[in-house]
Amino acid sequence: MARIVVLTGAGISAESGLGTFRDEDGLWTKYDLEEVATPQGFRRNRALVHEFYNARRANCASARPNAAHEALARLEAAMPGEVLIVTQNVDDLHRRAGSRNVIEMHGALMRACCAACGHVWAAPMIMAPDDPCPACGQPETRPDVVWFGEIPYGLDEIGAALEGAQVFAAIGTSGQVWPAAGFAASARAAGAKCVELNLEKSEISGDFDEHHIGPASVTVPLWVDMILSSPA
Ligand code: BV8
Repeated sequence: MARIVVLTGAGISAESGLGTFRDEDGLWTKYDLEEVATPQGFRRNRALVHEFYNARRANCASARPNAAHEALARLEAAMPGEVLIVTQNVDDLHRRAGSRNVIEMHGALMRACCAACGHVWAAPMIMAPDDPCPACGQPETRPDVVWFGEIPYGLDEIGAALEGAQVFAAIGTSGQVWPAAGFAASARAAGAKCVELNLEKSEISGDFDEHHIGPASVTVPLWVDMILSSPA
């Protein structure tokens, strides 16, 4: 059971060059969330949705993990079995930094799935509306990401981890998307110490006992060093 549960959001990948969602020049200021991140939007205009995710997949492939991703991988390596990352992000930067115990609760850009048969495979860099599913052949392929109105992955495992966590940290998230926005309150109610590492106070700052304000590439390595230098 992980003693330290870390929730990450778009802010941890901001310094890797991947846009956030709700900052002033964020993704949701350029694209209408309803059009590109809902099943209804996908039914209305598959080409637009594939174009949106193709662009993000290309961005993600050319991005690199930053010092924050690397520090979390170092923490997991130093405390085997004690650290769980729950990410809202669909980029693969935690895995590329070396983290292994990761729940991608909103899915993954680099995975595709078939809306007809449920088959999941490594996404090609460019997806198009009439691509046939490699398993059933139907033109029902989509990015394996969780859209608004869809149920996130791993909720049971996450709920159990929040119950048993001694420390819950949230890094780079505005706390505006549910159910992730409720994780800090759940962990705190179960007795965890809650730490927020963010560029600025968020909607859920009141749920935390400790705040480290600043860019993740600075605050996360310092926080990890502090944990690794303090007695177990
Ligand atoms: C669901 C994948 C039903 C696709 C995403 C109440 C209860 C339950 C649900 C709801 C509810 N009210 C409304 C809902 C519905 C909805 C919701 O929450 N809507 C919001 C908008 C009100 N939720 C859902 O639909 C979810 N599903 O509820 O199913 C259910 C649930 C449970 C049980 C049974 C049934 C599904 C939500 C998932 C949607 N998919 N992404 C894609 O990525 O394209 S959400 C999207 O937002 C991303 O995943 C993103 O990660 C996520 C959250 O955003 P953040 O990561 O926080 O990013 P943001 O830009 O907002 O903030 C960045 C932060 O970083 C800022 O604070 C900034 O200051 C900071 N920062 C910036 N730079 C740095 C930094 N910090 C540190 N260093 C820096 N350098």
